[in-house]
Amino acid sequence: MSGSTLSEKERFYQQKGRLAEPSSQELASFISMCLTYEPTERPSFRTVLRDLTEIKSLDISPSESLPNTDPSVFHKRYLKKLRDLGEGHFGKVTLYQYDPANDGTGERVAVKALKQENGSVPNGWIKEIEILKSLYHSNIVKYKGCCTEMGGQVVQLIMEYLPLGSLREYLPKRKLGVPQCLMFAQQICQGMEYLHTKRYIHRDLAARNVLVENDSLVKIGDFGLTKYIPEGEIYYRVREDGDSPVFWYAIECLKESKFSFASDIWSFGVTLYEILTRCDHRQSPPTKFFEMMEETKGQMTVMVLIKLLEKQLRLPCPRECPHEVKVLMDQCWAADPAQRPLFRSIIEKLEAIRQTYDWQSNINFSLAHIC
Ligand code: ACK
Repeated sequence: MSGSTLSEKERFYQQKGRLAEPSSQELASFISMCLTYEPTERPSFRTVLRDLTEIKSLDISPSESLPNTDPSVFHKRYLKKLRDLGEGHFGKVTLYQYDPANDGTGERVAVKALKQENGSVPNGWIKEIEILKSLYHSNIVKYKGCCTEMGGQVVQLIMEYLPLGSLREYLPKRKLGVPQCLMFAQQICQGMEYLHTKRYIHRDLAARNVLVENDSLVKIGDFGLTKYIPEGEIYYRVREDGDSPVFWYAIECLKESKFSFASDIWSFGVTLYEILTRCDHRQSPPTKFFEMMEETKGQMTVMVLIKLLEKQLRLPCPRECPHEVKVLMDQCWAADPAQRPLFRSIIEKLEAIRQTYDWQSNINFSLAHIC
């Protein structure tokens, strides 16, 4: 399994896969006895010692049989559609049940299928799969495998399914307190810090691309625009523009199409703003920027947005947002990319703010009870 990624290995064990077995029956059953998935069924060292002594006296040749099937290959015939989840870059996301046993016990998976326009597979799609495959972090959605078409083309990307959908769906429905908002923001930073250590820039960090596993865990869930920054370089220049999420973009992305680790920090600032407004669409970044643009109708949105940002205009402070968090957002939106903080220092700042917040609410709670 040395060639497998961590997520493939995890999947192998989740499916109770069995490692390659030696051809000797005695040795194979001895090993499988030790490798049983049920801890209580494993032998004691006394039994191991006895069996090993017996096996040692046998003449065993070191040949191996092949391991069983590749856990990252999903067969189309076992995928049962449950419902559509939505659209992502390159593809549609659908909830399926993967049920090889055909008894309704199969796991639920999110499947991203390529929108094939002219039968060809775009380069970015294969890259998205390769990138997700190489990532393994608790705040990044897990790659499970691929499903290929008859011709061998990879058309479906299989990911773990996160039942609560994106932050944009989740936040408006819940009454989330500030500490929990900050905890989610911190987890996004942790996933992003990991991505940056692998020299990838995300280029589309936004609440719509953060998925919710449960009330205390979020994961970055879409890597359709992610790019690799080679060692020694600091930015990536975009050639194809498409429908770019301009209101999440740093000023240098809008002016020069320059994307860097620091432009991801800007987008994180916008994501933090979205989290603190609980993704209320009346306060969304496009709504707020359009309000600021009111008098300049008729001009190109991007040009007006650049002018606004050059005048140092930024998104407003969300209601009930701690002052230190607004300061942090403004630091993420520094015009000079070199002045923006790194994810490591944002994590530390968020942790400190969260702790003082918890401490203050404990004091308020105690005071309320004393009174
Ligand atoms: O906001 P949503 O419900 O969460 O709608 C979008 C849509 O698909 C397009 O990205 C949802 N989605 C994407 N990946 C997953 C996943 N792994 N688990 C659950 N929902 C997902 C996303």
